[in-house]
Amino acid sequence: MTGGCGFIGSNLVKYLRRERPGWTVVNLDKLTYAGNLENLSELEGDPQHVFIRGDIGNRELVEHVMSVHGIDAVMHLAAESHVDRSILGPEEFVATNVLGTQRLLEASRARGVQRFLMVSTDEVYGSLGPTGAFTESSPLQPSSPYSASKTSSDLLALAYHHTFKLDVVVTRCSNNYGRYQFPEKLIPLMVVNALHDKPLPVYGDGANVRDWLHVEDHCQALLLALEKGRAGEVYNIGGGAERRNIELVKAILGLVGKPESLIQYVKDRPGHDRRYAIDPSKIRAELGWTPAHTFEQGLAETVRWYVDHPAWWQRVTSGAYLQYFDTQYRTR
Ligand code: NAD
Ligand code: TDX
Repeated sequence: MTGGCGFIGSNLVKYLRRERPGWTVVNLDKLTYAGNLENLSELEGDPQHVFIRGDIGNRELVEHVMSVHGIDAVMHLAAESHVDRSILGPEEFVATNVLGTQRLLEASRARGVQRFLMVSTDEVYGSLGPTGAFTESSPLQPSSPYSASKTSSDLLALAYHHTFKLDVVVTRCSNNYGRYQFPEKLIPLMVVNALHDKPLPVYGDGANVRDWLHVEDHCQALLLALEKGRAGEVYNIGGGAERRNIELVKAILGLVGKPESLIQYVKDRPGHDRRYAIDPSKIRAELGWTPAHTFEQGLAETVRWYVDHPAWWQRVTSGAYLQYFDTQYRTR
């Protein structure tokens, strides 16, 4: 797996260790600002989780990891993932998301891996009007440098299938939420700010819509796609929970018992996509995927988790988590 120390990746590593206890998960992660090895502290000493700090763009390293660890399948999650950062500095997004993915695909081809699961995003489809939902055949119209770089990696993966017969499956999911999400993303940012009585910055008019997916439901879908997806196919994954940002922010305030006066409308994100909605019929029909969480229950549990784990996000906001690798891991 790549990117196993990020939000979705760390949830997925733990999910795989529970659901497929016979597997060894080799986790290649660069530990950028978004990579937090503390997310995996409960796996310390687990011989079936092998962490390797490294860049997917480092060809020699990737080839070495593939051969030394006998990699059978790749779940590719490593990416620069935050839209606002891609607007401030797109270059890293091209380096990791495009070039890094290409190098990983090349090494996977050379190694002859049995399957390459490319974790893509619904943002490849661009923005929707007030009705309708993205299907796997919707046109690809990415808006931000982030989504353009993800579209490139998504298409590169499909091209490696088409041209080189690499066994590739692509998944495109909607906005994930859950525990261990870096507090630059909407839900954890709003919870942490609310707990500090700090303003909650809502972009534009707050009427942009996102379709929320619980990270555990996403992990379940990724394992199904890995094991049962058809090579060369794309699967949309969505939680069927469309919410306007402002509704969601108000719900969070209600859950933490803080006043709506904390909401502050701020300048809109440039090129801000108005609405995302996923049609997940294909993965439901073909792979039998059904999400287990309703959004109301999942959001309440998630907010509770942040409220109950101030040490986790305080170490993230203070930057202390960045030292974990040196103090806990390197010394072992
Ligand atoms: P994240 O930013 O929390 O984690 C990304 C991880 O990748 C980090 O651990 C980071 O250290 C690692 N990484 C970054 N550059 C690397 C490199 N060059 N080499 C090795 N590791 C590197 O991201 P996330 O939210 O967990 O998203 C995981 C994947 O899912 C991404 O590919 C993202 O595009 C996709 N996705 C996320 C969402 C979402 O809502 N979070 C939705 C759709 C798709
Ligand atoms: O402070 C904020 N205020 C605000 O109004 C932030 C951080 C966000 N927003 C809005 C922008 C979006 O409409 O909330 C919505 C969600 O924003 P993000 O959490 O930044 O997510 P988004 O831009 O939708 O992208 C996410 O989903 C698709 C992930 O970050 C991507 O990695 C994924 O591909």
